[in-house]
Amino acid sequence: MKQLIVFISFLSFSIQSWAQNPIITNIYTADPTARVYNNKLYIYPSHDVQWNPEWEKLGAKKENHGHVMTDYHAFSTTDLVNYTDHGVIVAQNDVPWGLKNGYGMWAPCITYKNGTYYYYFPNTPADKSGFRQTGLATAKNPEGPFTIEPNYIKGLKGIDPNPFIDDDGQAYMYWGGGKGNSLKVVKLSDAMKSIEGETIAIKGLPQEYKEGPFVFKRNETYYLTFPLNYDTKNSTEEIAYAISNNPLGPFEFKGTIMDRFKDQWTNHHSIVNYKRQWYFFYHYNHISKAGNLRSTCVDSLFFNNDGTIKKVKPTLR
Ligand code: FUB
Repeated sequence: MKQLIVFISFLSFSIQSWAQNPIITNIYTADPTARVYNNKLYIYPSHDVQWNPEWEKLGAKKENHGHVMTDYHAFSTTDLVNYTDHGVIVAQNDVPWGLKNGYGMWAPCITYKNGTYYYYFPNTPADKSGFRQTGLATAKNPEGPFTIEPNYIKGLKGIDPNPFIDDDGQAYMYWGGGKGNSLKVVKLSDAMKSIEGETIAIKGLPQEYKEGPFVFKRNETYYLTFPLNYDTKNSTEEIAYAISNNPLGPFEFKGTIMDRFKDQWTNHHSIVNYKRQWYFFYHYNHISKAGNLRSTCVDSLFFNNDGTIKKVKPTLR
């Protein structure tokens, strides 16, 4: 009887979590990094906002890309049904090295090591040293408060940082996107605030690699997952993956996890195991129908016996 109740409550938990996409509706969120800290599931997404022409009077210059962000929020849940918004954790105009009113923060990512949460984010630098540089904010709790480091991390020019810490404690940073800006990986120093050693351009991926890498490890296999863009005209992205037995590669391409949407510009995801179930977090433009105002979604993810990933069909309700 007890087993039956556990099974029924597991079923209702799963059905509820599938039936509510998008899961965050109070603000537009995209590029969700999901992590499990202190038995809670946290989500660290981008925060999409509409460009405000009034900002131009303050010296802001609209970039030709459509993704505008003034700050980042953090969210948490224990049931994948009810989500708490912990408010702003990093604001663009508080970034010491950032272009004031630049609003060029893109997909952030977080990791935890030895009592500290390390939150990495791309932003437009005031010194015009690149399209984006990668900054760091640290905290003692997953919802903050976060302290922003005074300078960006040298050697991490580009977008979409994804830190990954291996079982031996060595941290790696994967990042990069856009034309001519391929996916790269480098070791992070023990203090997590600088890079160490050689930067490696990851080879063997389809040339349609676009952006948004996310790495996780399962049964001694490193899964490198990423968006591909096969259709530059309509600019839609699918999520694919490659595997390796070494975090630095080489990686073997394995195929698609989520097909591209017909009417959605980007996709950017993360994969996490919570309460013994794997989940795939991504974004879609349900509410806005616009490519730059996206909403976070989640669906369950399953593996085949040989370790390959079953395709995830998006639940778009
Ligand atoms: O959110 C802005 C950009 O769109 C991200 O950096 C990319 O991954 C894409 O989702």
